[in-house]
Amino acid sequence: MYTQSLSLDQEKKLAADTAEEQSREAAFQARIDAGDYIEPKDWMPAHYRKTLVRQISQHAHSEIVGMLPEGNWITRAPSLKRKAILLAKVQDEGGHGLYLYAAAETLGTSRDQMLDALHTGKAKYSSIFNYPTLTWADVGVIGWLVDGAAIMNQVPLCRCSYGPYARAMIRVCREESFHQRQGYESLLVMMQSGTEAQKAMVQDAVNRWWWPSIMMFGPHDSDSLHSEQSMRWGIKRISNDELRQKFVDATVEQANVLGVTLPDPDMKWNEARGHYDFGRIDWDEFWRVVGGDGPCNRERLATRVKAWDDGEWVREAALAHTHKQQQQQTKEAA
Ligand code: BYC
Repeated sequence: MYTQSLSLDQEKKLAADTAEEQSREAAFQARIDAGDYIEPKDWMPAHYRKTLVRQISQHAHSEIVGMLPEGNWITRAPSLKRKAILLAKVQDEGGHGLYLYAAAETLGTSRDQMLDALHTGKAKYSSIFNYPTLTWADVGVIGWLVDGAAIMNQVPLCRCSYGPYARAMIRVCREESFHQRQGYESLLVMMQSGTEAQKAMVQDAVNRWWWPSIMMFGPHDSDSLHSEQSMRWGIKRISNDELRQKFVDATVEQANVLGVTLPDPDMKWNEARGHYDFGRIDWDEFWRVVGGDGPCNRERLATRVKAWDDGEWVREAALAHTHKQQQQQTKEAA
């Protein structure tokens, strides 16, 4: 095997570079431990940057793909009031995607690169959006369970160590809270004054969305690839399992008020733990969906790619307009 030995000078330089890198990393970690926010122009380890781009862009893609399952019901909402609420909610999700792409761009990755990763299937987005919305009750259940799970996961992200992500999450969480409430309220109306068929429709939607909702929090802590490092860096503040447990504990009480049953025969209060125990999650299903083979993965991706292709003339026109404006300004300045 060919090996090349370093000269003494090269060895000294390497040792000095390594020592400098280590002391920068130690200073960086000390800032995080002291609760400082890291800002775009601050020095950061390459892996911290990469982890944030991965997580924030996945989050942004989830918001954008997440517009599709509910968007499917805008034209069929049962009343003008429900239609207006749903339109506002779906538009909010689009806005969340934009704040998050903007936050990720501050890390030096362009929006085109991120969207290309989504459209070519390289980037992930939340598993939950690969399930179909079969009835109107699904819209309420998404608000209640999916946005409810999202809030549980996202409130701690308002304290994420990366400033632009943390600040984006504050507004996202306020809006998610309205989303959760509108979903729960629409289910309450159906359960309290609906027909037997409407009540059965709500129960059926709960049966289909419950397990995918608790999968949203990701693999168990023992199987999570990134949690340990992300917790050390203050990107994640609470672990996947702890958040899932908090969500289950809060949701059981809400299901009782609503009058629906959560489809888990093993769900029961554990006095010793002070939490609800729940059944085994089907991780094979989770990884199948994450890997691209869920009920709607292909349809979701094809819809996003088509929207991107169909929007090409809009991007071209907007860029041409900006270019013309710049030319005009240069002319006026000369
Ligand atoms: N789906 O080491 P782990 C919304 C992946 S939008 C797909 O624990 P991490 C809403 C994970 O990416 C909801 N993939 O990872 C919008 C990793 O793979 P890679 C989106 C998942 O990052 C519209 C691998 O599994 N919310 O709320 O430490 C309407 C190992 O996992 C999932 C966010 O994105 C999943 N469920 O933790 C309504 C919040 N879970 O990347 C609602 C921000 C795990 O190595 N993100 N994976 O290829 C997070 O908090 C974290 O990224 C996660 C995962 C908790 C999701």
